[in-house]
Amino acid sequence: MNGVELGRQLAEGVRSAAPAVLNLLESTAPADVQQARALLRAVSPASLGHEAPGQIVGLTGPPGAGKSSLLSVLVKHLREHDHSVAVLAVDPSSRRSGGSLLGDRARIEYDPSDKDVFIRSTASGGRLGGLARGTRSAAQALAAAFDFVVVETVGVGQAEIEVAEVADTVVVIVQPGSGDTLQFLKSGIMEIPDVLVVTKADLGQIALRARRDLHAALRSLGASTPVIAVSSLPPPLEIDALVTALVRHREAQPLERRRHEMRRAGALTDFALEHGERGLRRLGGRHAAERFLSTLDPGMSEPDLHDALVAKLDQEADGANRS
Ligand SMILES: Nc1nc2c(ncn2[C@@H]2O[C@H](COP(=O)(O)OP(=O)(O)OP(=O)(O)O)[C@@H](O)[C@H]2O)c(=O)[nH]1
Ligand SMILES: [Mg+2]
Repeated sequence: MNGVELGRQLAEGVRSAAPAVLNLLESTAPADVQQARALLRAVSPASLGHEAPGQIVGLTGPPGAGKSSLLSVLVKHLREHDHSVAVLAVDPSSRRSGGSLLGDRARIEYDPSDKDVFIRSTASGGRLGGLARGTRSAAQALAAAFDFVVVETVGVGQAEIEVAEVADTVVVIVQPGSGDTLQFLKSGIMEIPDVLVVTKADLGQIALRARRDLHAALRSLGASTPVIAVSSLPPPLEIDALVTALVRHREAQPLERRRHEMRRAGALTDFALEHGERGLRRLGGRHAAERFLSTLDPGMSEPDLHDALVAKLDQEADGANRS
């Protein structure tokens, strides 16, 4: 599979390339890994001349909170407003609790013949402390061609930290009556999300109370995070308010800076996973590695930034051997 060609197609907005792009990015065959790098280079800001324009939204929440149901109505809403959308649903390989055990798990509904919607579920594949590299790469690549790229993960606490690695906008969704999120927020265990969604607003008072309590907790923490109560049952409620909040958040922040930071952090995370603390020390420590990355072209793709770190490590090793 030719990575450059697939990247060129995404850059031109050929969304039907998405399945092939995902297959390539998820492949571990050595030849594919090389082509995947070429693909990511072709959709990097250095090649495009600008950041990939799509908005990458991270959506996370505990099992059974209503994520899939919400995504179904969100996808429908976006399509009705002529926005293209890709969803990357990250399924944890092992589930310990929640919705699926109750056997009432919803699927994301969409029209499979609509080429402006792309939905892919991937197993989380066990990378410690983060999203699988394939998911991060896929979100970055698809943002070149889709107006919205939603990365869905399950959990609360760690999950929204993971999704923040790739998302422009982090949305945490909770269902009414779950005090966990409130406690996590108050105790600082949970990062403050960009948008908070309370699902199942059709349940009435209990949803309104959850919204009010979360709103109050966020204000007391000095955060102005919007809290939106939605319903995904027909007729859906407040989906337009959610989309407005997403767009406002995107408009309020400098996209370039956030994306540079994400690519650097991703490259450094992968480097640290491969070369360990020892590798980092040989670069002079994490801060020195970060400083080095900040001297490079901010439009470089994440794998190219990673390779630059490896090249630097080799240089240091050469230097050490000679002296
Ligand atoms: N009353 C009501 N029920 C809802 C709503 N949204 C989802 N549900 C129900 O809540 C249950 C879980 O919904 P899902 O959309 O599967 O939740 P999920 O977060 O994707 O769950 P997992 O995939 O297991 O993590 C299902 O029985 C849904 O029908 C809603 O807006 N109102
Ligand atoms: Mg689900």
